[in-house]
Amino acid sequence: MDSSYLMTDIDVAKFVVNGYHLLELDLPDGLNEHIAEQLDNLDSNPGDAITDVVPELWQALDHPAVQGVLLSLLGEDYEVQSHRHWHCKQPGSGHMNWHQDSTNNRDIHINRFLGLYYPTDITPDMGPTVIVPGTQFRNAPTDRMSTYSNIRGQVPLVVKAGTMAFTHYDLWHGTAANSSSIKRHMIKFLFRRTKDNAAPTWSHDPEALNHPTDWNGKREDAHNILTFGNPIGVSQSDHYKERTIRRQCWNHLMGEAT
Ligand SMILES: O=C(O)CCC(=O)C(=O)O
Repeated sequence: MDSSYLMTDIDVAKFVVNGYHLLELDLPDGLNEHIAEQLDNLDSNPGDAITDVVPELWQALDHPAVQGVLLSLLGEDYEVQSHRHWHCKQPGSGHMNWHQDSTNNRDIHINRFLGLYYPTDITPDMGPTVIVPGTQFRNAPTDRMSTYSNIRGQVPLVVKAGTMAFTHYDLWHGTAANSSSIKRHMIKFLFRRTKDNAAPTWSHDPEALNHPTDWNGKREDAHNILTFGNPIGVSQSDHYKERTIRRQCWNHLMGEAT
């Protein structure tokens, strides 16, 4: 693995805090278009077999930048799970309510997460996936969460063709309505850790956390991101609780037994 594809301390700290990481993959010319065209012409959803029906998807999964993120966050023996799903959002379809995909348990381990691959540019009217940064450590019953509406700080994944969005498995998300005349495609992949880390597996600087705290919150380093990051401006009380969970999460990634 070319170490330039590994995440940095800042990338990892941001993933821990924000719950997502975006990559624009430089795939071979025409590949995204070819994948999108095949998806456009499917008349039923092959479920987990989507990679058999559209084998070119492996070129996105096997991209070294994707492998770099998986190795960085899940360790050397990570697994690309067999579950995957084609999410085709039809023209004229409505929004999808907020929900979490995992077990909503404020997990301090990053043991599984999603990769969302978009083969076309996604415009705001095409029903983008919408995520709420930093919500991966918050629990809300799904039936209650689904009544929430316009959450402050939400981020529509209005992305370029060939984007892989890695999202924490507990991140709150939904979709906007598709008011365009275009089918919106997204393929969801699931990745898993098989072994706890004994040491960091990203491009780690042992001095990363050894910086004085910047109380002005201006300097961007892992320590300050973990300490002050507050992507949707939650209350002080919630922020303090999340800060503790983040540190535990970072420590687990660093190889500390929990
Ligand atoms: O289609 C999307 O953008 C999101 C799908 C989704 O939220 C889900 O499957 O959990």
